[in-house]
Amino acid sequence: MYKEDTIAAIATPPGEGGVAIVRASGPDSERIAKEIFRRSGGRNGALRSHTLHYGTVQNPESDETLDQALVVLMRKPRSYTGEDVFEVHCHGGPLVARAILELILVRGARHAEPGEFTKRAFLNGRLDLAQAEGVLDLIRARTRKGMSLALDQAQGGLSKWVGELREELLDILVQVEASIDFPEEEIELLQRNQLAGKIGALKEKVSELIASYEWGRLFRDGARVCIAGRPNVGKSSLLNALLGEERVIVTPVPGTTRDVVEETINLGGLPVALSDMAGIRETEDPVEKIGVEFSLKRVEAADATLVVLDGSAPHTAEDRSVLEAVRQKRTLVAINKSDLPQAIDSGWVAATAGDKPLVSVSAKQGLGLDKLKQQLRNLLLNLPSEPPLMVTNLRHKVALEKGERALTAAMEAIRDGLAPELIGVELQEAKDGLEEIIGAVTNDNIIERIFESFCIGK
Ligand SMILES: Nc1nc2c(ncn2[C@@H]2O[C@H](COP(=O)(O)OP(=O)(O)OP(=O)(O)O)[C@@H](O)[C@H]2O)c(=O)[nH]1
Ligand SMILES: [Mg+2]
Repeated sequence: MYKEDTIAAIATPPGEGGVAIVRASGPDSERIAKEIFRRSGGRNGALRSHTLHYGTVQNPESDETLDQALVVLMRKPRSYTGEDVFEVHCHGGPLVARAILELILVRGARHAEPGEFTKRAFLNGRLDLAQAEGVLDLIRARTRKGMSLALDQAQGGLSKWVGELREELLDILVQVEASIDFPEEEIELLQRNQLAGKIGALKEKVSELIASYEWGRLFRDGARVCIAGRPNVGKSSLLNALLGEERVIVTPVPGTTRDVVEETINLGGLPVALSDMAGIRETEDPVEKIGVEFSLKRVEAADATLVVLDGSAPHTAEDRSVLEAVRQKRTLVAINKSDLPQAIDSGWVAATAGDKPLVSVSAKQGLGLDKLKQQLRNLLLNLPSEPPLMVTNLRHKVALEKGERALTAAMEAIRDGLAPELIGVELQEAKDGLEEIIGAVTNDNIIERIFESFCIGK
């Protein structure tokens, strides 16, 4: 299925570090390792597998010593790629690792392409596709939660669950196919109802997994929230209060903020990038005008908006237009300056905000911030409780949706009394959807695209 040559690459990032690792995989690994590595104490003979050996890396032609190093050989199949693998752990200077890599390439290896080690692991059945994607996400994780979701996927959590759904589906398929093969045994009404029930239960599980994507995506990539409101209500003060530092300029002059300032806070493992922006109002000032346009665009693209009102002053037409601008968006309304006597008409707020949650805060005195954070988290996650398993990858979600559509069609086919062949076609389609996730059915283009996004050496 792939060219069985030996590939090599530097597996650690460029630059200086304590250690750098040069890695090779393929049939020539052991030969090359022996040619370039001399064990300390003059010991010769075979390198024991899965054992670290200490010695020097030598150019066998010139006898030049390149570095002192630890070398490990992992004979197949017990290696990351499922092939013979060897790694040289050398001193972490960019020149040292490069010189060792060149030596390995001269002795017959080829420079690995991005993700090629992991691709070989997949092609050799060491990992399925969802696990390989989990490895990539683990490398890219930006929060602890994202990291643990990725690790679970790399260890096969999602694959196992998808495998169980696939088994359930196969049971149903067998039943349907039996009545295709033995047409005299038509599917009775009772049996039809039973089948529809089973498919419905399976579809429910697939739908739950799809619903978890919204969570998975937020934990993996983070959420974007805009702080919006008319000038001077305390947007910048609120960002500073949530960050716990004086990050943004705050003044009593309306129109202070013009540029967008984005900072990330951690809401119980959920990374939230908060943008403070120009206050939204009609203005003649050309600089502020651009700021306002920026703000409105940004609100459009955000996952949610945090609208700030000034509780110590009566509402204005500008407050109304801000609330109107976010009507279609997930929004939390913060009524700020709760430390001052309140002058805002709470009836107006309730009527204008509609069903959007409200919270009273004082950015200046740090009151109500915990409640605000809690409400913001609930608003973003929008589900009663954390799903036990989360789909974080759009490709998986799309495949599950294909399965869901096919299962729905299969139920309709049963209800409409269609021939078992037609039910079977839909179930087969659903099976394909599930198998795309783990890579049992897939095309080479998808595989190429997934592994291309890895780094070299992984
Ligand atoms: N008493 C009180 N004053 C506040 C509070 N929050 C903000 N302020 C004051 O309100 C004024 C405006 O605050 P900013 O944070 O600059 O308001 P803003 O919404 O970012 O304003 P622009 O950037 O001009 O749109 C400043 O004088 C703040 O000290 C609060 O909770 N209580
Ligand atoms: Mg401001």
